[in-house]
Amino acid sequence: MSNGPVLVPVLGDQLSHGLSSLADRTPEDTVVLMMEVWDETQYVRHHKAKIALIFSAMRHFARELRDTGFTVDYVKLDDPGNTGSFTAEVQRAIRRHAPRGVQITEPGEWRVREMITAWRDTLGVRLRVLPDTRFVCPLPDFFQWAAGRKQWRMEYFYREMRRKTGLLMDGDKPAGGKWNFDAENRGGPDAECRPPAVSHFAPDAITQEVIALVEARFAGHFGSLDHFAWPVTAAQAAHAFDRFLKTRLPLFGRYQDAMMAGTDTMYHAVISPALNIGLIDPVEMCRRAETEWREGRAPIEAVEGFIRQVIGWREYVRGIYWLTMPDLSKANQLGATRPLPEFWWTGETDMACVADCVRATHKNAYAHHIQRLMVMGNFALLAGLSPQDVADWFLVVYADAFEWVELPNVAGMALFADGGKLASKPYAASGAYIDRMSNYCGDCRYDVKRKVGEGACPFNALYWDFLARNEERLAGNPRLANPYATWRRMSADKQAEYRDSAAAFLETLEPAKKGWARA
Ligand code: DLZ
Ligand code: SF4
Repeated sequence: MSNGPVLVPVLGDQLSHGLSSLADRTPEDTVVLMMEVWDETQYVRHHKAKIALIFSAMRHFARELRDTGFTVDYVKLDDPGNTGSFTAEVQRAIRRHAPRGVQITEPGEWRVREMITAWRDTLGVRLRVLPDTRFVCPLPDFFQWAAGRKQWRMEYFYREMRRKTGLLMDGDKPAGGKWNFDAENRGGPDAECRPPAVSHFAPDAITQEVIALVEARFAGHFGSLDHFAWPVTAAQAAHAFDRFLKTRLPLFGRYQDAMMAGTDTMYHAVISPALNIGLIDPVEMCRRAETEWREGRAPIEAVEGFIRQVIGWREYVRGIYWLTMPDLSKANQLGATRPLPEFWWTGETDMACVADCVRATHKNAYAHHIQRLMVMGNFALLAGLSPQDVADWFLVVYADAFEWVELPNVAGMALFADGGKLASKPYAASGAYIDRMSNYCGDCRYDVKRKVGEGACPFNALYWDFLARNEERLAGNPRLANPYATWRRMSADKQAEYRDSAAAFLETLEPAKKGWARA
């Protein structure tokens, strides 16, 4: 056996100094391998800013590791000999360093895990795959929690995470007397809704070099690099998060489901891109948010709502992903097959809400949660878009999207493609709901009050068409009893008007050209 160093490949979403694969390593005895590889940029053709974020953060992380004494073998995208795949790059690195073993933290995606599993037989050196300890809930614990439950409800899982972390707990009781303050978190965009700006980080020399590379090599990908301002280091992520705590957290809860045209980040933390590549620690963030409440600077409903997203929802979807893959990637319980419309990529639609979400997404590689769910996801559900097409789109366009977090949200939460394992009912809403939670409708060519015919908000007819189309599958759902009762009370003529109106609209959708999401 070689007495060479241990080779530690660190992937583009593993940029944490406390990473499990680095925790027991000493610099003298370790070579860290970081690889910019073509295959990872093409399995879907990511937004330009997402590639730039990952490459820039990887390069900054490599520099920090070197500063702490580690040897980092960093393969740049355009280095001569770069084979373009993780597997072949690890094999090349083994030839360069003759390591006595390879040690890696488990990856975030099924696809990459399959790749790494195959390394056991092909690398010719000992392989150690370590759990990713950057999550509160180890996967075996999640599987145990889910076993034997008919439905996996986030709420109960979340309470266990609260107990486990002690976040917002007074002894064994939830702080503030309740587990959930969401009833106070449903404010629409009123006169007091004037969100302060998020932190912007001007690209330094490393980021500028990466932006030039991405412009040159990924010119045909969706998205703009003109406004690139993401945090690319742990220090910048900490700075951005501090600013959120000070300026936006107090009203985060109240406006978390509100949307305003041209106001791309509202009161959101906008920390998910940094969080999901490892630049900031989720529990540490939650502790800081809790302190804001304990010291009287932010109300409980804002802080509880924030913590629920991080140690509740985020941990829960990760567990669901690993529990239900690979089936989840093919799930289509509602039999939705319509291809994605071209305007999902171009933003060229008269629907003001959709156009604004696509515009913001193109500009920032970001849209906030309710734009994703209530506008894009809801449209996809109502129009019966193919879950696989929609999942590809979400994975391409958002800087924070890795499959473990994106797929359960799209297939489970937004599209009900898993048949209701994750959500208790489909998240279907007509134009009235979008109107209540946004200021989009005032400037829209469509009339949100009109139900059918030319000029009527498409969401209205699509909503009833969705329920009618899926009556057999969904009518038994107790949470849909009211809408189905309303539908059945309508005259046959009225029902036909809705269905014809929806059909006429769906007829106008031009399918997306091939090649936006996958080559
Ligand atoms: C998303 C992505 C991209 C675009 N490029 C790279 C890369 O060149 N090198 C790398 O190590 N990671 C990249 N990533 C992130 C990986 O795809 C990520 O590790 C997997 O999605 C597993 O979560
Ligand atoms: Fe969207 Fe309908 Fe409102 Fe237009 S009228 S912004 S399509 S919800």
